[in-house]
Amino acid sequence: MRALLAIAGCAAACLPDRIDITGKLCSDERPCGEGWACVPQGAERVCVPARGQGGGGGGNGTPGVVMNLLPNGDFTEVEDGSFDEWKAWGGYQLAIETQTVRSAPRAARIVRAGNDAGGGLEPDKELASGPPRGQRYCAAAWVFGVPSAREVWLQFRERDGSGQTVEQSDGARVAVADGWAQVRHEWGSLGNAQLEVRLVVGTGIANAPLYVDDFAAWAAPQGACP
Ligand SMILES: [Ca+2]
Repeated sequence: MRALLAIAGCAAACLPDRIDITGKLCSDERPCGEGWACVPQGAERVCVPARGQGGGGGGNGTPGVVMNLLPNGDFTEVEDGSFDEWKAWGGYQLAIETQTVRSAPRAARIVRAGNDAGGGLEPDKELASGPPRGQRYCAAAWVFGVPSAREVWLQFRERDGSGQTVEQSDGARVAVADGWAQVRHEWGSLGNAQLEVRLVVGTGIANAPLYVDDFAAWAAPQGACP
């Protein structure tokens, strides 16, 4: 009886915390188990928590983000005075914003430099290298700006082994408005060498800054974006 009591007493107090298997290699034959999802990461598939925000950050307020594949997507971390894992492209320049933020303490601020060239914001690296054909990827970002003729949208691109863009998909356009608005897009991989995602700002009349925060992209574990 004493032994049984000891076991019963231990059951509540001695259970180990749930083991963190984030990053463990997995496959259809070797699933991660209940509460975990098996998602592409580079050329392999790894376990991530099935709900909530995983590593990488930036899933704030974006339902269904399993694991943000974009580094520093909430623009929290500053390295040597810049967001070194992000860059503005085209006719835009990237700066750190601390006032107009969706998630504290920082957001990205992009400003058109000079002429009315298009451009936008993108991570410094590809979203996925060797993504499995048929894998669906989801992306979402929040934007805020002075109302203008400008529109913003998300764009997926696939590149072949030589770096040539072979596929491109543009998401729904959202008008820049005085308030945080979300842009979303999703894409089923065609299995090319590289998959990229970026924010595109259409040409317009305003040179006013555009604020971007909580930029997330993730592999849909069930084959559909939320
Ligand atoms: Ca932020």
